[in-house]
Amino acid sequence: YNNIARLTIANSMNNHNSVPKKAKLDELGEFDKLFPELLECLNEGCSKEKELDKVLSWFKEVSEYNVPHGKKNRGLSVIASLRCFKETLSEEEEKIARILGWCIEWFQAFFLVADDVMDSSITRRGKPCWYKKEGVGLVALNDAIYLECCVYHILRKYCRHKTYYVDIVDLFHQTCMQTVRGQCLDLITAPSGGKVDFTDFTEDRYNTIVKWKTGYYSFYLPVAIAMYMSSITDDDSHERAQHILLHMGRYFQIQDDYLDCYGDPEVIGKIGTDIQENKCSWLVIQALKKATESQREILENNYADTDPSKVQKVKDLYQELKLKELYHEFEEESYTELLTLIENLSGSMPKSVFQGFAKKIYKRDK
Ligand code: GPP
Ligand code: MG
Ligand code: MG
Ligand code: MG
Repeated sequence: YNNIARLTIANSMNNHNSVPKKAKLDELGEFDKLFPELLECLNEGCSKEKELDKVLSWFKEVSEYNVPHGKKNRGLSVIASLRCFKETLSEEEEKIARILGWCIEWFQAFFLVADDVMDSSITRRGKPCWYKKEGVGLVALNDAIYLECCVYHILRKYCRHKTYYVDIVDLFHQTCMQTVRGQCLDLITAPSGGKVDFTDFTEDRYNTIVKWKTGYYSFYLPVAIAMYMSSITDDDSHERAQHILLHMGRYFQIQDDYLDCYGDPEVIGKIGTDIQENKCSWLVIQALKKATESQREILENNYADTDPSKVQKVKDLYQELKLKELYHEFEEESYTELLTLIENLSGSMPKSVFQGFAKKIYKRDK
């Protein structure tokens, strides 16, 4: 992605040398170009039934609203990883890699539509959460299931005859199981009803939640798809990749938790709800580790409440405990640790796969 950014900058600043006049669309442009075709293919199989027209236009809007407006890091990672594994890609391989990237974007939309209901969130990607839209409400549950169905519909249409089809279908199924397990632990560690009990808010619990709810689908999945496309199917390579990528996933979710409290909603496109929702967030774990008896009491009396003055008290305590500073220290240390892990664990895989991914998320602000 950095190369693309450089190409784009070079392109806009330098019209005369080095960059060919008709430069190829950057990777994001190529990726985005495929969306309409995929949207179209989702209607296949029922276009002759007049009574279903309403369904088709409803679902079209579900996909348009929820799928193509994110950072697309996960989706773009498939082709970026594949380029590291294979020296040359045919146009067909490029197209399939992008389509599989889009499958992750649909998969992610399925999770996010459902997650926003469960987290009582208000906005996502700078717009109201889908379930918050007039006329949607709990229909969003069916829409989330639909978004998941899209993954398998697209996969079937474009990859049914590929040798890696079963591996990738199986991978999506496994990844879904992993993610719902993590989501379950996230939710039951954060019971609603106002009772605050921090006994389960441990570093171990935190690590387990984030590994399962975020790590597998956000980090291992895109790289694993590229591995299967490159016929890398041995357990050793997959275990190595998974180990590195789950470490990255933890780092990423800690950033997400930090941004929930300190990110600019204009930039991150969502309004944080972790304090109100009683979430076992990285910030509260650190606060509990540092807090004195009386500070812990402040947390117990103010966490998990939508009252803005109580939320503010929690944020004031975070400031008193210097959690922002602690986070920035963590960010530095963890990045170095990640690079070491990549050095030591990549085995026969190109380190660039992991390094590229790490660079993309380091010090992100959205
Ligand atoms: C992110 O947690 C986790 C997910 C989006 C996985 C959801 C899984 C399901 C099976 C529905 P988060 O709530 O911190 O994300 P965000 O901050 O983006 O709401
Ligand atoms: Mg959540
Ligand atoms: Mg959420
Ligand atoms: Mg979050």
